Amino acid sequence: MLDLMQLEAQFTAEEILIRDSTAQFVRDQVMPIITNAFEQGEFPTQLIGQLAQLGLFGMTLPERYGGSDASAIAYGLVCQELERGDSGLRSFLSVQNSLCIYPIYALGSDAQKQYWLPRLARGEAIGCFGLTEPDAGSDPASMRTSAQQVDDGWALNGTKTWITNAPLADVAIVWAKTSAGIRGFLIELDRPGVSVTSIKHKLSMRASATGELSFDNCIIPADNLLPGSERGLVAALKCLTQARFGIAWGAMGAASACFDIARDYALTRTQFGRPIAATQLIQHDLATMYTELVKAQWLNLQLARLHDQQQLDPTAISLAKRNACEQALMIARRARHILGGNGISLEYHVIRHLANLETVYTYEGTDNIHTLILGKYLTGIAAF
Ligand code: TGC
Ligand code: FAD
Repeated sequence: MLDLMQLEAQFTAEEILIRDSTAQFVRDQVMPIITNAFEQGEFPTQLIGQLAQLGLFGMTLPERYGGSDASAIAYGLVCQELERGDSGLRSFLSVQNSLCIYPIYALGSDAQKQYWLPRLARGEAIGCFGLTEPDAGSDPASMRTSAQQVDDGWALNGTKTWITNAPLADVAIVWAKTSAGIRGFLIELDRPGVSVTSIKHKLSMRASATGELSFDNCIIPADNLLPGSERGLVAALKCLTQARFGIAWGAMGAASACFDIARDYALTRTQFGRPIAATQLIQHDLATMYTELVKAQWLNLQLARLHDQQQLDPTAISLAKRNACEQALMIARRARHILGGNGISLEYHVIRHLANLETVYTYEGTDNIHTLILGKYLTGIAAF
């Protein structure tokens, strides 16, 4: 393993163990099936039980809810290793952990926590998170989904789209407008008035299940409101902060896979009587890719340290998510180019990572949105 800046020495033995067992799972269980899953456009559901057995769901939760109180560094390393396999796999984990388990843990009632957290941590229930709507993406404050108080609870109406895991999920965290502002709700997806459809024809994140959730006068009990969501969109943004942290680490997993594949290829592919790695232009590409990989990994480490110390400003996550996605795309594109014609074949994996990273660049706040969050931090002016 290349480690010029001795990053390895920064991790504890436990973090290395969690990382390496995740890496082994990806090598043994994910790599043999992922190309086919991507080609078929299906999430490999047979992996869910194994992810749960590895203890990766709710791993940062306290033990009383079925978690293992793992550090943010350990969680970041897991995201990195899963995305070395496929961004869709890391997305599955991000949504289950950061966008379903976390909102229930941080915003839920005791009863909601007791009921849902152990089930979600064991992978017996799958969660999703509905914020985006057909006409409200970067600007979720303009959402139209409504929750109206009725005698027996709440009546929900509206549509959420581009929802990761929705076609597989048992429960959704849904954000809706009430007469007192935006609130988060727990919605069991087998309730009358809920319909779930799969989004087809994606050319990115093909091994991830993405869907649309529609609510047509769906009645939910009063107890399904997340009591801690009284700050409205700020509560939703707190959940996004958790997910964006995992994405910053994950994107570097996809990037490191592309770098390793490109380096191996350059060392073995011979043209003009010598390996292409012996040419100055290919070495320039590899040097640039490696430099950005190492810089982003160190940034992620500092992000996780601040997270563990509860000192993390969400703007720092925007900086890291924006940087990771931009650099991962750059690395994946250069890797694809180094592989020549083979670079567009799924057999070499790079094109799959490159296609997935187009989504990673867009979801959880587009590159423009994170640029403007940083712009606001630097100038004090909101330019959204
Ligand atoms: P703004 O006026 O800047 O702030 C209002 C209040 O919110 C606080 N805040 C945050 N708190 C915690 N975490 C964050 N990330 C926060 N961002 C803002 C802020 O401190 C302030 O608090 P206070 O106390 O001063 O009032 O924010 P805004 O409400 O105007 O929001 C603007 C904007 C554009 C930043 C926000 O709307 C945004 O982030 N838009 C992007 C939407 C987005 O990211 N959607 C993602 C949907 S989920 C998804 O994509 C899942 S993909 C998962 C997968 O498959 O892996
Ligand atoms: P828009 O907001 O319409 O943006 C279109 C373009 O305009 C972008 O380039 C954007 O940067 C730019 N733009 C918008 N506003 C500004 C501005 N003020 N200044 C400059 N440029 C601007 N959402 C969920 O809620 N849950 C999920 O689980 C989820 N999973 C997803 C999975 C996939 C595969 C994908 C593709 C998306 C997912 N999303 C999910 C939705 C995702 O968060 C949104 O796509 C994203 O927030 C952008 O919203 P939008 O697509 O509506 O684009």
